Amino acid sequence: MGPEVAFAGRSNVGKSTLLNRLCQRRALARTSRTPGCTRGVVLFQVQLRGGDRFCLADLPGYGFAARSHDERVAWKNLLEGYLSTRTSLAGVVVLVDARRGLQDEEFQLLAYLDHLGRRAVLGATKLDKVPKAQCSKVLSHLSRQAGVPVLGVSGEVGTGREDLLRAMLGLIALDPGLWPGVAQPGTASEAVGKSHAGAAEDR
Ligand SMILES: Nc1nc2c(ncn2[C@@H]2O[C@H](COP(=O)(O)OP(=O)(O)OP(=O)(O)O)[C@@H](O)[C@H]2O)c(=O)[nH]1
Ligand SMILES: [Mg+2]
Repeated sequence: MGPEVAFAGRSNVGKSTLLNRLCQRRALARTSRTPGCTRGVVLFQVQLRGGDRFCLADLPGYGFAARSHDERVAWKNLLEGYLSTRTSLAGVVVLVDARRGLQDEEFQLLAYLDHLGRRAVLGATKLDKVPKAQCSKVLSHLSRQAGVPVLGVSGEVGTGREDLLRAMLGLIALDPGLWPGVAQPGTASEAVGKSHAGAAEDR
């Protein structure tokens, strides 16, 4: 399956939309206005022009209040299990809504990834919703908050796609010039192993 880059972030932040934009496919990953659309770890296999393969993992979002306590615990276990044990995971793209900024959950996620020794890139999504004149101010504020560089992106209109691709391929040490390749859905059991296969599906 090759090395993997995962997309993590709050429910509805635009993970699946961005993943479709990166792969230039409209409906590879399922998206929805309703938070909680992606319910498990959903894998997509990408083949670069030179033949190298890697995977993109679309993770379910956190902070979805309408979920029951049991569902939130199951989510936490799934995510922590995935992030801490997935040997092919080369890095994580943490997404935050550019208008919302980093909150407790994002700080916790970044600290957890740091604790695990996982490499992370921070993406500020829905940048198209931020007035143009305010974009650089918003991004530098986010960068100060996070203590790491932030890439402004929009899955809706494609802003920042090239920069994000470069950063992602940097995580797995592949040449960005080989993108785009061919993206296709992987299978749930390949994604998270048999113990999690029941949860690994898109709604
Ligand atoms: N304006 C704007 N809307 C966006 C952008 N990205 C996503 N959206 C919208 O935000 C909603 C949620 O997008 P998803 O991609 O399904 O979000 P997600 O993070 O995968 O959500 P979960 O699977 O629930 O965790 C959809 O209505 C998208 O059309 C963006 O860059 N700009
Ligand atoms: Mg999703």
